Amino acid sequence: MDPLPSSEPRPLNAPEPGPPTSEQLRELYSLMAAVRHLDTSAVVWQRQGIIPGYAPELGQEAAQVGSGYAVDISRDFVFPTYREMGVARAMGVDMVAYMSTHKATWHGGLYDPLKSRLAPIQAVVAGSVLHAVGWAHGQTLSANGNSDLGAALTYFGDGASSQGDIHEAMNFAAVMNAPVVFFVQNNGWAISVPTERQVAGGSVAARAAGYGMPALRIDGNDVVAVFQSTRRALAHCRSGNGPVLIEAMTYRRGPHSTSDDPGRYRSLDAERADAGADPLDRFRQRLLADGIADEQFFKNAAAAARAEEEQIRTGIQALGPRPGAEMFDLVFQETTPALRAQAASWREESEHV
Ligand SMILES: Cc1ncc(C[n+]2csc(CCOP(=O)(O)OP(=O)(O)O)c2C)c(N)n1
Ligand SMILES: [Mg+2]
Repeated sequence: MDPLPSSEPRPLNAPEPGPPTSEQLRELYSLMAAVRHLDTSAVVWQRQGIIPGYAPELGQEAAQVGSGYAVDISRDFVFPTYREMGVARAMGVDMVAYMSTHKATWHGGLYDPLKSRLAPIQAVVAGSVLHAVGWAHGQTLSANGNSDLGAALTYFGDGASSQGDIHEAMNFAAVMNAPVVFFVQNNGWAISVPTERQVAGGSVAARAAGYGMPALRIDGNDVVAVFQSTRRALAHCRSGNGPVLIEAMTYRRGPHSTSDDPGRYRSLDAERADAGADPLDRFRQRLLADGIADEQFFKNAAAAARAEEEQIRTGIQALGPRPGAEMFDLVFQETTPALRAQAASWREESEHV
């Protein structure tokens, strides 16, 4: 009998990248500061009635900024969930256009996915992962045997990891050797359900071995570790080595969304104990200790973050509603009789025509 295949994870076929430059470290901090300020402000906007809802990412700034910053927007493509504001910001996406989804101006955001290399914001849990694998497989088909591919980077949560879609996506990607990085932010919670009641075996990364794919389980609150691992995983994919799974261990410090009350399923004491060190404070201490940034730098970063938030808030407030009938236009390339009928009754009820 042939020996059974190994259940050990496969190694990554890409060298450890060189350390980030001081300039890159400062930029990573500035991005995290901008994201922290915009994120906490967006909750305030919701309370003020400027936007109807928002999914905060407090505590996940390192996981998001570090991974988004590793993307090469000239050839990669990113597939977000509803909680990837920090990824979008690190990729340089227009933030008024990004935030428009939270004003319900346009489902999925008003930015151009092709230009920004960020697919529309996806509220269907695990949905973006299937799209990413399809795009990545397209890269393989159009590369015609060349091994200089664009890579897909797809985000999902610990909760999403228990959806069948994720397993189909991983299996297909591994069988087809698709250039895709599966980036799971294990933030400890899927709304009110903790990871231990959602992820059998306690580790999403461990599952990669079953699909014959390498995996990295990393400290998702260490922005440098996230940046380096994502760069390395993307390099592995771009050279035709197939998919990689990264499990970034982090913590959702805030509510699931602005309509959630975490007090109903976790105590403040448990929240404080489980959250660990704040990723932004941690990075600040490190930059200070290494002499890469000084107090003046942090003051400037905070001022820039405030100015940026003000400009984005002004832009969001100025956004008018889009014509409601538009929602039927982009469902399929060619409309269907059922959709035409729905559009007609919608117009009758809403616009009285
Ligand atoms: C297919 C589907 N099922 C259920 C939901 C409702 N829902 C929205 S977010 C969520 C939890 C997701 O948790 P996780 O994947 O850990 O991501 P996180 O919100 O923690 O970032 C659920 C069940 C949904 N949006 N889509
Ligand atoms: Mg989660």
